[in-house]
Formats: sequence, structure tokens, C-alpha cells
Amino acid sequence: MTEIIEAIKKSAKRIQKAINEEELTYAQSCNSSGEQQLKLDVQSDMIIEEELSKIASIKTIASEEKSDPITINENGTYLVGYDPLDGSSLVDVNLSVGSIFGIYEKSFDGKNLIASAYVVYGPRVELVVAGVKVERFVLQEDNFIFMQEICLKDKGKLNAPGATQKHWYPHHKELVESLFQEGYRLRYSGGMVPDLHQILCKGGGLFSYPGTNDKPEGKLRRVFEVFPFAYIFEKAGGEAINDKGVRLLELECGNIHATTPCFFGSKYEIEKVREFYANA
Ligand code: AFP
Repeated sequence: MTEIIEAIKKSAKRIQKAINEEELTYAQSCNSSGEQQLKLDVQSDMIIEEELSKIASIKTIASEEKSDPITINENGTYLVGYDPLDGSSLVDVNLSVGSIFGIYEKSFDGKNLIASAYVVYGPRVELVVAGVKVERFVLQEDNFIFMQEICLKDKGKLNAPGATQKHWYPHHKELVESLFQEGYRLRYSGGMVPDLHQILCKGGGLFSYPGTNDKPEGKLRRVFEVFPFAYIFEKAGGEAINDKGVRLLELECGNIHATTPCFFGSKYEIEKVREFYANA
């Protein structure tokens, strides 16, 4: 496990360099979700594949940018699912972006996740790793320095509602509006990593990416984005559920690129989601 975290740190430093130096042009390819890939997406994917491939304990890697998982060591134990550069459409306006990693055993189902991590490329590069607890590190010169353990309060102040409002279901609109009526503040950049990082670091709140009337299964991918963050939120003392009130970590992976409606927050906000979605 330590060597996987070390490989994530090496990848993070290389990706940060690529963000600073790479031209922001599109590659001639689309990813498996049909989204056009930036050269930077392709390069970040290549960097992570290169670093993870050096590790004998990894059996399989699966990337959001590749259509299928790749077996790298038949005798390896771990499966790593990753989104190399989440929110990459925000790079050209210089907002924060991130890399997300889920470390699994046996299969990519939520229950088999045993650790997860993400990197935020912002004004500073930060790394958050969740094993038994959730720890935050900052990159200074060439080293990731421990900053703090992340623990959520029971109730936060931030509301990060994703997806196109025109397509929200009425009960979802009511949920979002009720939090604003309670005094919650809007904090949504369109990058899952910085948006969730903000909620984790400020002690709580709600990030929602619901199913909508044009995309009933939402947009965010289970293996690469949803399960890793669900693990982090639970370990930090919060909760992470779908639109049926089921823990996200109880969901199966299904197709490797399957999506799911998802809600991440502290206990109070997740109770609100259950209330508003109860009769949906
Ligand atoms: P991109 O990688 O295409 O920028 O998408 C980012 C993302 O997958 C995730 O990071 C955001 O939370 C979500 O999409 C934002 O989607 P909406 O703009 O539909 O709210």
C-alpha cells in the first residue's frame, strides 16, 4: 500500500508540471464517456499508468480515460481505479482540478474499496489519503508535508449542487432551496475534487450530483469518482448515499464506467436528503 501512495505522490508532481507546461489543446480522441480529451487528460493518464505499472502488488488498473481495465500483474493483489485529471475543462480558466484514486481488492465494487486518495492542483498542491483515517498533506518543495487529520462536523454551512438546474426533479429543487433557506452558502466550481475538498476542509456541507430528467443515473462515475469520495466522507465522519438512501459503498461497480446519483455530506445534510427523497 505504501508504494501505491508513493506512486500517487510521484504522479502528482509530474501532473502538476504538465499542467504548468502543456498547451491546452484537444487530442484527436474521445474518452469512453464520449467526452473530447485534452492533451493534458491523455498525458496525465499516461503518467499515472507509468507510475502504477512499476508496482508488483497491483493486479489491474482502470482509468476514466480508458475504455477497459488493464491487467498489469497477474499475481498482484490490488486493483486501482483512477480519474487522472478530473474537471480538466476548468484548466483553461485556471480553476483548481484534481486526480482521484480508489484502491480495491478482488473487484471494483464499492464494498471492496480499502483506501482512497485525491490530489488537488490549486494555488497549492494538496494530497488527501484515506485509510483508517483521513489525512491532508501539502506539497512543499519536493515533499508532501502532513497538515491535519480531516474530521467532519455533524452539520456544515456549504451547499454544492451539481447538474443542470433545468433538469432537476422537483423534490431535488426543494432540497437545495431548503438548505439555502437555512442559511447555507453556494460553493460550486464544477470540479468535483475542489468542491468536495472545500466541504471536507471547512467541516461539512452537502455536495449533490443528482439523477435528472435527462440523465437519471447522473454523471459521476462509480469506480473513478464516487466510491473513492464515499470512502473518504465516511472515514471523515460524514455519509455518502444515492437517491434511494443506500450507502454508495454498498453499490456494485457494474459497467466500469457506470454512473450513479450521489450525495456526500455531514450527517445533518444527508438526513435532509433522505427526508426530501423519501417519497420521490
Ligand atoms: P469535466 O472533467 O468534464 O470538467 O467534468 C467535471 C465533473 O466530472 C466533476 O468534476 C464535476 O463535479 C462535474 O463534472 C460537474 O458537472 P456539471 O457541470 O454538470 O455540474
